[in-house]
Amino acid sequence: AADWKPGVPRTAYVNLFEWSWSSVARECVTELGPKGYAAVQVSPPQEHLKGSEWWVRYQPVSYKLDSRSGNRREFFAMVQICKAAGVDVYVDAVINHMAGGTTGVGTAGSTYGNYIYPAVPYDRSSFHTPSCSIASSDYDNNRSNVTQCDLPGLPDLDTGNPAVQDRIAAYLKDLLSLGVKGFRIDAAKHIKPEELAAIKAKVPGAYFLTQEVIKDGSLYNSGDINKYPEIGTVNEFSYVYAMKNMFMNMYGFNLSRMPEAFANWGMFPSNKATVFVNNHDTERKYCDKYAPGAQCDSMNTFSGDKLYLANVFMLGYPYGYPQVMSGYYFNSHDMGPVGQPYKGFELTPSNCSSDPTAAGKWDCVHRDKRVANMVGFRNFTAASPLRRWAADGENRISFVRGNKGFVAINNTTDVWAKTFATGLPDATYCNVLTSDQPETGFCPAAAQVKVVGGQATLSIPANAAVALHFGAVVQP
Ligand code: LM2
Ligand code: CA
Repeated sequence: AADWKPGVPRTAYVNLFEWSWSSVARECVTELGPKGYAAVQVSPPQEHLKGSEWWVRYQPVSYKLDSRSGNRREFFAMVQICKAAGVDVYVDAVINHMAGGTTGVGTAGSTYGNYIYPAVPYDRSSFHTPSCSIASSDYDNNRSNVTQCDLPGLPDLDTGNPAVQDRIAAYLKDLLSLGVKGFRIDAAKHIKPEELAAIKAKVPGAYFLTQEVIKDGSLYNSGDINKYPEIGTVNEFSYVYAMKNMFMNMYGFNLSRMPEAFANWGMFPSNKATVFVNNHDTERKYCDKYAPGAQCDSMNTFSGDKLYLANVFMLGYPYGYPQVMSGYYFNSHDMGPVGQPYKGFELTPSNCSSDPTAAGKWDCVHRDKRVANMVGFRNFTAASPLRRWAADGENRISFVRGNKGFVAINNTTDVWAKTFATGLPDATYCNVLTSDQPETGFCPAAAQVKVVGGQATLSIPANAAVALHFGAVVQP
């Protein structure tokens, strides 16, 4: 993406999960562009199974761009509008498998069934046969089943077959021709790295690519784990679990132990990692309930302020390429965007809600100051190394970015009052987590922080944080 401001790059992206193309376009103009987001990852745009659940979009019927989020014309308009706003579009590419079930009609009207998808076209020879189902033990010891058998009920494409590779490459090239700038490869772990590399080789150009690779024994044992980072970046799930364990104080972890995760949890090098606090799978998977306080595979909007604190950490700390997750509140695993069974829904700003029990309303996590203004923080401090990591007890940490930024996070239920060495030049800064300075050119007194002799005396409320940077200095 083009620079946000002169000399200031855009360094974070957002997943607007299940948003319509027209709504994403509007958001690029009003929010994502101005706040400095580099890109938006959108839900799978291809024709899919009909149904109200969110996951129908992970069951492709063809590569026609006609989905619940809108049609090809709307998709193209979105890409152009976002580009003009400085925001790239990344597509969630579902290329490991096709829609399950015997026969049916997709969202673009294409028929399919019994391993035949005429609108692509694919036929039985396009799939791994005879079909088999991935067993849970395969994840530990059978890499070939993981890549060549079916995810439950989803016909597995023979991605080693050159004709299949050509169809997939044609889909990705079509998207690039419309101005798309990157891909998330869905279920990449279920495609052999050499096959993915072959597909990529058939899609020339400079584009961003990240791969969904959840780590497991068979990957390590086969050595395949090291081949994915050669193709592109990789979703770092150890990071997701670190965020959950450290911020939610699970299994004896707490914020002071964060450095252990980076040192010992086998994470990919920073320039190979895409990171998030939650994604659309982890936030709704393995939940003990669907209500505030829920324990799921990762944090989510039921985690309350702690979700936002974890986003402050993610965007402030220099590791990986961060993805903010923004979707809708839900009260069950399968629940899709409300009232939108097939396609054509409109987001209006009033749909955004801060009530996590308002199932079906958009959560708009990416608009919260603690998230949106931290994107600006990351952009302004992009070239500034981590310094002065400090823990004050188990759940209070602070760190400095060069001499450009300072972050303090209070993950406790008590006020944290302390004088910090901020590493910043003396000035009055605006705490960007509570105020929009410098965009508005105004910073309320309560958000102003004076740095004198490099030090700032702060009183940070329970479950809150402070972030200061040189792009948000209060003009005298
Ligand atoms: C992914 N990454 O590897 C996606 O991030 C994840 O969201 C997808 O699963 C999965 N892989 C396949 O693309 C989701 C969802 C599943 C759902 C599938 C397919 O988590 O629950 O499976 O999409 O829509 C559903 C049913 C399942 C059924 C299957 C086939 O839940 O019970 O299996 O459809 O009909 C018989
Ligand atoms: Ca496969």
